[in-house]
Amino acid sequence: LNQRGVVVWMVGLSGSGKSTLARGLEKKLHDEGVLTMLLDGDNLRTGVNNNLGFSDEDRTENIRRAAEVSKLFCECGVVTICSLISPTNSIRKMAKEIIGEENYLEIFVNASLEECEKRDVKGLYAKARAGEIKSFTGIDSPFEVPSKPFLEIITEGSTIEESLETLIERVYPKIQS
Ligand code: GGZ
Repeated sequence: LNQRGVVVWMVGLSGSGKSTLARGLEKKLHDEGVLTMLLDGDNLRTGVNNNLGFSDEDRTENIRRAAEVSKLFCECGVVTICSLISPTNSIRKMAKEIIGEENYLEIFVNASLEECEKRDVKGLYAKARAGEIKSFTGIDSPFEVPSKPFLEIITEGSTIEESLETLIERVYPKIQS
């Protein structure tokens, strides 16, 4: 395997663009012959984390398991891309400690709450505002801005392709074995 394992940990609000960028990054890496694993709410919360909801405690457990799984993939050289809100500093600190600082690349996918709410791709913000979903991140559950991410990508006002260029440029050197 001609690559080094790292964990690309994408942080951001629902609708900020994490999953789109994660899938785009995965595609670009595949094109270069890099082996990857994409972990996100869709494949974690329906499987290994299917007993977890969105309380602070459950989010912490969600992230803990995701970080432990990422660590295993990372150890066998897979470039692991995690796309999870990871809302608090303490949650991200835990992920970093589990994975190991040298392998943890935190990417803050930044779009304002206003913008995410405007996009509202899945209609979840509207439901949260209507009180139909409780403890929704950014509405009635906290999102703390990452203080020192490896990279911040502002997805408002730039194209997906531009954001992807920036992402790949920073990540690629880190996976050179
Ligand atoms: C936040 C929620 C909630 C609540 C359901 N709060 O945009 P999505 O739909 O596809 O991504 C969101 C996903 C967030 O799960 P994570 O595992 O990434 O969260 S965390 O890191 O905080 O554990 C959203 C959906 O689940 N969703 N209810 N209350 N997002």
